[in-house]
Amino acid sequence: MNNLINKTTIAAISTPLGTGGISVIRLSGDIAIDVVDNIFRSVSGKKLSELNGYSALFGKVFDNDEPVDEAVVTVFRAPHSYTGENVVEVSCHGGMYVTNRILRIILNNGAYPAQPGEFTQRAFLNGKIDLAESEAVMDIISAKGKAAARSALNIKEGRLSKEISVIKNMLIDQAAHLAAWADYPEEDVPEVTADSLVNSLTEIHNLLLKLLRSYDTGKAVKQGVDTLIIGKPNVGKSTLMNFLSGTQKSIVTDIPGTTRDMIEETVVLGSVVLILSDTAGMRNTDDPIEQIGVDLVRKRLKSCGLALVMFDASRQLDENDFELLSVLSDTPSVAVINKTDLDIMIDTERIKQSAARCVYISAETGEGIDRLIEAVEDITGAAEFDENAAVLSNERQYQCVSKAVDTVKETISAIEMGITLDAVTVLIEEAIQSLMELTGERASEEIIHNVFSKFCVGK
Ligand SMILES: Nc1nc2c(ncn2[C@@H]2O[C@H](COP(=O)(O)OP(=O)(O)O)[C@@H](O)[C@H]2O)c(=O)[nH]1
Ligand SMILES: [Mg+2]
Repeated sequence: MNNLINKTTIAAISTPLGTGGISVIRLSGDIAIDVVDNIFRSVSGKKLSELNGYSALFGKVFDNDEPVDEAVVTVFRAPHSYTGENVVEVSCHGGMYVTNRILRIILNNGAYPAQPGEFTQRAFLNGKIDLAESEAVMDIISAKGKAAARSALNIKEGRLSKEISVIKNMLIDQAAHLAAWADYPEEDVPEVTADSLVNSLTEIHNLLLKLLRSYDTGKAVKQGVDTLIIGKPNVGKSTLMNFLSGTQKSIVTDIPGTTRDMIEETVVLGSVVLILSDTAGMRNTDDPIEQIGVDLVRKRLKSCGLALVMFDASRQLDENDFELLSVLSDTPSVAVINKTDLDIMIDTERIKQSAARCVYISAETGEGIDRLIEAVEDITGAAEFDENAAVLSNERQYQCVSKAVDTVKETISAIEMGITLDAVTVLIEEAIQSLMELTGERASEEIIHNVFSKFCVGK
């Protein structure tokens, strides 16, 4: 992996490009300190090269002799920096022109533009963090809610990597014991029986399965669940959408059939992130345009992660509602009986028979929304999500653990069928490989490139 280490000094703007209080331009590499010494004059007259790590100077950035902006520059000396290399951060005023110009001056003085994620990639290649921890950096940045952010921080600090390491060491113990027993029969190595091997491997298999399951509950908290609000026209879908998203995006009227296109909004409800779509009212209609909307909803229902199926408490169930009752049993869903501030005319028992969860709300007053949130947390599995636990955060990690699970399972069956212990060792090694791929201890250049190409420039 060392051939991936690049000795150039890189620079990039690390803050979002826009007008703001402060912008930060970050450099990393052998000559980072010299580059900034060339373009920066401190008020005190001190040079960065005279400073210890973790210190800062105030002064001005110059383009040759022309002053460009005031700045605070901070020095981190290798290996005590984010990347493990010399790092300098130039904090200037947050104007787009000034920030871009300072970056250009830095590049003219010997630094190279950083690739997406290159700072974090260097931290990984220099052994500061492993691959799972690197991915958690992106998860912290993209976290939409508290539970997601807390979990990502725990993983950045090694929660998942430690769990993987524990399981990996259990596998290594089995392989080592097998090898010792086979290679040194004259020594006092306890006999390896098929039973004891199967027991240990079953325990490992269960730990891995628990990790796999964490991916699904984590999804609701981290990536968001694709959620449709459905119901016949006028039940209050757009009103609920607006209440949950806190803005007036959907058009609310008492004319049935107002919302024909899908309106989408990401909302955080309790610990769950929902990618919420308001939809066209589901009803049998002769209007061809409205029909297109209704067909689209039916299609989306097949792939969505959750449906909030709404009913109007003030009206009796009709044929359009009856069609929705079947959705309740076919899709992960919550039955939402709306308009409870009015007289209740609807047959609630009939709905409850078809629904795993049923809540009463008034989208207009907000009454009952807490119970709706609880129901959503339950159905999506977010209620089970433990932000302090080791969880898998992305498809790559899921695939690594999935491969390990399959291999361990195969090993157990092979032992039960009586294969040689040599062959068992080979299979155990294979499972270990999959786990090492997850943490990046053994990952190909291609995998590493893939992980970091998803990052933003400057991170
Ligand atoms: N009384 C009452 N009226 C509601 C409630 N929710 C929605 N409405 C009204 O019902 C009508 C239809 O609402 P809308 O959200 O456009 O329904 P949609 O067709 O399902 O999107 C509007 O006049 C809303 O003000 C509620 O909880 N209580
Ligand atoms: Mg609507």
